[in-house]
Amino acid sequence: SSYYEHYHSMKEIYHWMEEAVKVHSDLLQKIYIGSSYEKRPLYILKLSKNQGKSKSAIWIDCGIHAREWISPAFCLWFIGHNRLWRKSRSSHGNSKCIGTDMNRNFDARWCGEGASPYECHQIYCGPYPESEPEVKAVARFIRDHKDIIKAYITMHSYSQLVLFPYSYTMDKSKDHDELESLAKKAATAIKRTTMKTYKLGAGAQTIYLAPGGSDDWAYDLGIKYSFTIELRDTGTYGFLLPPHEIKPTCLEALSAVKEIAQHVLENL
Ligand code: 0X9
Ligand code: ZN
Repeated sequence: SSYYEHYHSMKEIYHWMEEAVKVHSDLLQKIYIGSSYEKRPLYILKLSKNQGKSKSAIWIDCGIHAREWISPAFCLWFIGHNRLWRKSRSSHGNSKCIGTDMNRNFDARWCGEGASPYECHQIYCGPYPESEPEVKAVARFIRDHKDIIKAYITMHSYSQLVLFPYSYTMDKSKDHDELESLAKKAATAIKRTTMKTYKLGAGAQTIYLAPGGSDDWAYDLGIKYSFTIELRDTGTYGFLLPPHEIKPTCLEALSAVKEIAQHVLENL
């Protein structure tokens, strides 16, 4: 569960404030208004689209009573800019829920088992295949260039996996053995590069059934070398991977991509 579903120490909350104003300097301002009896600084966070002139405002405070921990938890929640958003930003009729899972919106056994027809779900498949403009644009480009595109690689996180079709069925694809041996070569290259372990396998057999994904769609379009790479980590930080892991993660991913490219070249 997210940062906002936990209670935090004063020290953590000061740190969170720092980060929040750094990341959202366009929206947030931290203003010092005095200090506590024990000399700890008191800050307000001003949330405003136009930082210039102040218009009307609403004041919210949390934590006037020390033992009421849920109160400061709300203030953090209120400011929290859902860092863990997954879906697109489309609206759906009069549903209050926003977004479609774009990796369930491709035309590959669209909305079968492993996707959801409900707008509010994280794996909502959308009203119809390619309903999302982002998915439609990618699909159209790849369709228009399918004869020259020899490999399709889609980067996700997290879990450290090299996945290949299918994810929409437990059945093996007709290129299963070749894709498996290439995925093994990619994982070996990663190991050589940073010592990290990436597991591999067909999507449905390795993680779960998930139809409507871009890799399966590209594969069925005729792009044989189709992979989903789930980057770092394996759960320590999860989606909140710290910046110092960017470089090693990219280096290992690059070594995997090179391995795939090499194989493509040898099989043109
Ligand atoms: O569920 C997904 O879309 C991917 N995992 S993630 O945690 N990044 O959301 C896995 C995609 C595997 N491929 C397909 N489902 N087609
Ligand atoms: Zn993903």
